Amino acid sequence: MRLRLVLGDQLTRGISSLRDLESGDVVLMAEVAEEAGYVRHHKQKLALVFAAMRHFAQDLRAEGILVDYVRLNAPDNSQSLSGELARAVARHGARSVVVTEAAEWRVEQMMLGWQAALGVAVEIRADARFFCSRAEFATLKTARKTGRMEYFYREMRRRSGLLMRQDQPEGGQWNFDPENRKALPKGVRPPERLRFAPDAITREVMDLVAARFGDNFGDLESFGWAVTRTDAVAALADFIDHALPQFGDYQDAMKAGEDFLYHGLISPYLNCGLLQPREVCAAAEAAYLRGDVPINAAEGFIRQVLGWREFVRGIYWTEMPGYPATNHLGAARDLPAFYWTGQTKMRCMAECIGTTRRTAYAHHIQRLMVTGNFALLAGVAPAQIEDWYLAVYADAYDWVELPNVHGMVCHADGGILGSKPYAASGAYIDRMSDYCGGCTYDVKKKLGEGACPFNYLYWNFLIENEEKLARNPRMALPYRNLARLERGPIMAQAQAFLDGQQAWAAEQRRLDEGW
Ligand code: FAD
Ligand code: DLZ
Ligand code: SF4
Repeated sequence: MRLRLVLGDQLTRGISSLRDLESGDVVLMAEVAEEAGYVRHHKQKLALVFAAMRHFAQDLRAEGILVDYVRLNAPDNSQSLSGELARAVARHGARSVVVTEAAEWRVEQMMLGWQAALGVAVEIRADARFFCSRAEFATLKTARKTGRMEYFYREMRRRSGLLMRQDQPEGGQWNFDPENRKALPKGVRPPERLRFAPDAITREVMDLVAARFGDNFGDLESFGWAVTRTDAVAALADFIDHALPQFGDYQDAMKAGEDFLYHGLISPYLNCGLLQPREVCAAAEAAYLRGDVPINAAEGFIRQVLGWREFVRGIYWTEMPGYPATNHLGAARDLPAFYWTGQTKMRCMAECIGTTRRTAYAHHIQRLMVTGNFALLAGVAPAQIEDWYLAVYADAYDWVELPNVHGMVCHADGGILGSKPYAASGAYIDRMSDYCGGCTYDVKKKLGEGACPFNYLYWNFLIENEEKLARNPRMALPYRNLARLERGPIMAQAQAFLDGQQAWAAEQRRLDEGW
């Protein structure tokens, strides 16, 4: 018999490791502390992965497939993937192991050692769920060589045929992003979104998570994610019918108390395997062709999945393992403690961290332009802010989190992922949200008592990184504006603010480490 190993982010019936199953083959799935603990995941992420794994195993069994499922609390659980695989090979007398390639470098390193360690053949199959394979990306001129997503995306549009009329893009242009930057007008209420009440299996998992990971970040009781393929498909349909039509217009908008706006809420499902990138793009394209959604919505959404998601994966695999060690801007400050508590007078930060705590979710602009922007401006050490993002989101996996945070947010890769840092003052947040209205700070005030910290931290960021950034043509305008300002007071106020945060961060570290 062959042992088929399925990991917690490979919950797809068509996954390559389950191809050509023969009678007598056994599927191994294992909940292990090593995967649950490489970072202190949000409680909802743990509940999602374990509940989805258990439901997936149940569905396989319903098909008559033999599944050997090791629960986290099983008495002999070795608590590592390698350990559980070795035990299962012995238990079943397996002559070989079949597995689909790992999504991330850390687990791939493990996999590459399995054949020698186990003494049986280990076949590692490509993961065919992506539009662009790792090997293909490495050879694409439009990908790594230009370092820009747009040309890669156009090539993927041509190859996939998505939103194409012969060889021309639907709607006459490739990218409708300039139309997708509207703030949410007063009085517009986003639709209620489909959430899912936990069933008995999920409840049992939630009890396990509460008992073993009760101190991890995040609320658990509000859990409403889909944990089965059927429910994930229903969530996708709900998005396409009720939110996609406005997705484009309000893609960058933020509003206090509105956790989801018009976003897809599908990344946790795409990343653990319950949904496939091809089907979500096809569903958006079909809605456009039916005339149910405008082109700026369909194109904007498909670009995220076909363009950005594939592009960051390609960058991850071409740059690993050296990628996380780069630190182009030399950022070295500690992560402020309020990232974990949400206790800050900056309303934008409190709102985005609050959403994150409640739902294990925040949308792209909240991640990039609020919590990410603050970390960039404050010069937080990339590794510390990366750990935060990897921990707090239900969709967080190293292969997608790392390029987004290390490259897009921190500019730590020196421009591989974006030609300039996404640094912005309070004015951007004010334009795209209603946060500033209810904030203790004054977004219009640049300096002095009550001034919005994003304002002086923005100018201070330009000053601190002048040597690295001033020659970048895309930064010419901000540096021209800086030349008109008096630097001393900006630097003094920024320093005082950051020193205050550092003291808190140090105190928090002492508490965490039990000093
Ligand atoms: P929508 O806004 O509806 O977009 C549709 C889909 O497009 C998403 O589900 C996602 O699969 C894809 N997508 C959009 N933008 C990106 C992107 N930049 N990179 C990769 N895929 C993208 N996404 C993750 O899946 N996991 C992460 O750990 C993650 N970390 C991030 C960290 C930072 C600092 C930033 C700025 C972005 C991060 N993203 C991450 C990308 C993006 O924020 C999320 O994919 C998105 O918010 C998920 O919500 P949604 O399904 O409602 O997305
Ligand atoms: C994310 C995760 C968690 C929390 N737990 C498990 C687990 O117990 N068993 C498992 O097989 N997979 C888990 N996963 C997903 C893995 O971390 C994921 O397969 C790797 O990130 C892939 O590189
Ligand atoms: Fe955030 Fe500044 Fe607006 Fe307050 S005033 S919500 S700190 S951008």
